Amino acid sequence: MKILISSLSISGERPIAGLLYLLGTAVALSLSLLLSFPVVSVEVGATERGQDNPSTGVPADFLRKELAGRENLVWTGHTIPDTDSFAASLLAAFIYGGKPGLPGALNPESRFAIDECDVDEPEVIEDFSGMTMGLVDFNQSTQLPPGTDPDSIAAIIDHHAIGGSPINIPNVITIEIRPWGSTATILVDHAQKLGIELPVPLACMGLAAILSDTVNLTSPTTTVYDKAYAQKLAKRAGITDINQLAERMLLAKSDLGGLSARDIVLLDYKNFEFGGKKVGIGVAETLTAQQLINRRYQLKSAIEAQKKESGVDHLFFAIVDTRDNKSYLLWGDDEDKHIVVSAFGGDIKDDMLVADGVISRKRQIGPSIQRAVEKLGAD
Ligand SMILES: [Mn+2]
Repeated sequence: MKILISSLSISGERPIAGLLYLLGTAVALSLSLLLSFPVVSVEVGATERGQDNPSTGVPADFLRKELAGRENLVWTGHTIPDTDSFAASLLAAFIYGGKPGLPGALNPESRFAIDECDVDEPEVIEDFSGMTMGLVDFNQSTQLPPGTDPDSIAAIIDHHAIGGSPINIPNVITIEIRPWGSTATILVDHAQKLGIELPVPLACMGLAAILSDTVNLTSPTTTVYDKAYAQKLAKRAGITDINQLAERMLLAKSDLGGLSARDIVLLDYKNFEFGGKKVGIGVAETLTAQQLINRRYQLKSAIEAQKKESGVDHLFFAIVDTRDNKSYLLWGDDEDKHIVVSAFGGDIKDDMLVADGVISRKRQIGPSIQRAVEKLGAD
């Protein structure tokens, strides 16, 4: 049986425990919890660091109260959805009320996940005008869905660095960023703190999101929380073999044979602003990198065309080989090639630069390119 997530809601009064943590607090807590808990412990909740702990500095039900009664609340991720941004919008809407709002078509991996988890595919919202916005899984203005009114942004829950172009928000709102492996992990932690049990389809989507963003808990972004909550969600969703689910998701993600080079470049694509320059970075995580390597000249043409069309200053694309733990960097023109070499070093072979051990856009590819672009600007 399928469930319609948008019709789910939680009943009015539930016990609520602490939720808002600023970055520094989260780091400190992560460290203290790392020291005191085994990897599989998920009991990171109320009694250990709940509302009575003054170090959190936050009223227990802060965000819940702040969002209560907000009209027309819609939760959305970055413009090109991925499994984490979509799952996070489902989770946030379930926990805090409002509806999930999908800003673009789901990618093949996310589609596989919703089939697997028995969640209906929602309609894409083309224009978010007039909606109160809860943002999940991003904080950059370059990734804002169309029609978003900055005055109407009510909250941001995210796990990305505040980069070169954070959203310009006129009001003081709740922003929670934790350096965890997925936004879904943060929201699952909220649910746990609030004493909210997730329905099985949502637990399944939460697990899929964690596995997607952390590349089956192997990416350098993975934390003890991601591992612990993945176990807990798997149990709740009745999934006995996490590795098998992750492998099948990666296969779904790798199945790009039917897509045009342009679609592949834009499948998991984000715009950034580094050193005053507009920079686009697309990635394709795949178990079958050779398929995409064989199409590298098509991809290069698509990168050049997209760069012109979108007007960005630099555009890069990475074939992320999740089987062999490396990335193949592609670029459009010579200036971008120069940046890639400056960012990752190493030799260019067959018009690609191979970066060993590099698989995370958030932790590795993005920051390296940012430094290189800023260095170029400073020269
Ligand atoms: Mn994410």
